[in-house]
Amino acid sequence: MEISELQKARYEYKPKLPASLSLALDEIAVKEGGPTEALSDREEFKKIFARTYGKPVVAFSKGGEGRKLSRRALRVGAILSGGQAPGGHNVIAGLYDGLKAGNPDSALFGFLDGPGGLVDGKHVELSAQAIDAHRNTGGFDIIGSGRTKIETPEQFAASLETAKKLALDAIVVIGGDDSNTNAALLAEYFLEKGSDVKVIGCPKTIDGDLKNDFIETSFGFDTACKTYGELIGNLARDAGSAKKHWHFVRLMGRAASHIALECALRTKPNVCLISEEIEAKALSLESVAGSIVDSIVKRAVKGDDFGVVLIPEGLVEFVPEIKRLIAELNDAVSGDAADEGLSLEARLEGLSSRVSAESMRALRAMPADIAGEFLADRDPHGNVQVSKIQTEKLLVGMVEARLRELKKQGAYKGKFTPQTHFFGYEGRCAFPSNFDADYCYALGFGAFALVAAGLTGYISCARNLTAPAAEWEAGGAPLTMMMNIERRHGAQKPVIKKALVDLDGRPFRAFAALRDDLAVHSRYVFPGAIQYWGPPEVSDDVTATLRLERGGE
Ligand code: FBP
Repeated sequence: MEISELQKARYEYKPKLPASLSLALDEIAVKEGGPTEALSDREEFKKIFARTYGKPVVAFSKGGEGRKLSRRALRVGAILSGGQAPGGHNVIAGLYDGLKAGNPDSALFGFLDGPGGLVDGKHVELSAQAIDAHRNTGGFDIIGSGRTKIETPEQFAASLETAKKLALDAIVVIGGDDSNTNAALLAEYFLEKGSDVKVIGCPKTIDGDLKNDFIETSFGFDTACKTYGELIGNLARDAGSAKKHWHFVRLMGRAASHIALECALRTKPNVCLISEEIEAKALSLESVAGSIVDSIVKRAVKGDDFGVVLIPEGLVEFVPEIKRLIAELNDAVSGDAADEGLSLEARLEGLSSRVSAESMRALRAMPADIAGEFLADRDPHGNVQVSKIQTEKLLVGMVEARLRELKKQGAYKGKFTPQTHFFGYEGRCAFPSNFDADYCYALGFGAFALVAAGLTGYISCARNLTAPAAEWEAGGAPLTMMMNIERRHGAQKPVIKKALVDLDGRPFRAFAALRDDLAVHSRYVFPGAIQYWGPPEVSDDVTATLRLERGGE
């Protein structure tokens, strides 16, 4: 297979490790902190996680008191779970290198296509060649990924069966909040069944919403945002050069607006909507569109009929009237075959007795193709697929309507030519930035160290991430301390708490302080492509979100 020059060169990159993991393995001590607690419902957690609850946070350090890493040959299975995120291959490479450094007879297996591979026993043994062919590259193609949730008693039993058949010592789950919740449940289940198979998690997601005191950022967020930042910067430069387009860019991120916010901090667009703020202020879709119209009108007065608007993909879920519409549609409409072939008008007619008058008004106010998206295919749980709704087009339609009115009133004399974009897949498999390459390798190596220390129900962590990699603090935190009880699909479930954008946090405040000015003036910043070599301030920089959250400017 032909490979690019960059790929060849990246194979040679040696990820930087925290000093505590660069030691000879016999020198590493695993220091334990005090007992930990869940975020809420602690008594309930003590029952659900009777064997894994309350364990201490651990840190790797040089010598002294603490657990030592076992040097016996270990058999470990790895799972890549959920959406791709740059750096996944390096987690696996770090895990592999740790295992082989511990004992050359250790073996790493990869479960194929996500957690389903564990349930169905589909796996490969990962060879040195396979690992070397994926070092520092993007994608999850080494073993594939998937979104199967291990939920039913049969799936748990089948997972244990697979682990027994392969005589595994541990399973490493590389995933987001739901997958790591699954890891915690598996760790508990294995102990309950008398099995000694350990389960360790690693924090993955471009969305950046798996974050807390112990996880400063999830891997992949850095590279994905840098990739989108490059593209948005290019659009902004095109906008300012051609002076004729307004670019409306929807960005992945599910419910959280971290990606949109980070891209705004990197590129300084004219408008960036933040779903969490819209929810907190209970803003209607009309007022959200109105804030974009304000910017367009003000810029038109200066003769600037161009601009850039960033929109988080989860936005519609946070606008009160659309939130209600979605909830009512989830209850009222099956989206099933009976509706197939009917015109939109006929479907709307059929709906009018089943949803509220407000929801009908909201649907009818939308452009026909967008209204159709709300009524289209459902996800496997029968819910509206919010991430598939083209919010950027919905907003463009509303903005156009408002501008027409303003034109009639003589309050707008500009020319509005919109272009819509959706960025998500473009960034999920990019070559990991140096930050993600290093971070992921450290997480993988750390996962090995947690397994070799005999721990289970932990997530591999590295903190102090704005410092050079050598100063990162590697260790592990019990998954239960990141969990609370939430209502999911009608039942109370223990889950890892998602981190949404904190409106009192420094990243949001930094953006909010600029936005009135950005709405009028062109202050675009052009971050350019990710650099893998060069001055460290260019090639090893971190996201603005991480820098600001860690107290930097
Ligand atoms: P996870 O990391 O939570 O799996 O999600 C990443 C993500 O890219 C989201 O931003 C996006 O909404 C979703 O995956 C898209 O999923 P799919 O790949 O199934 O289209």
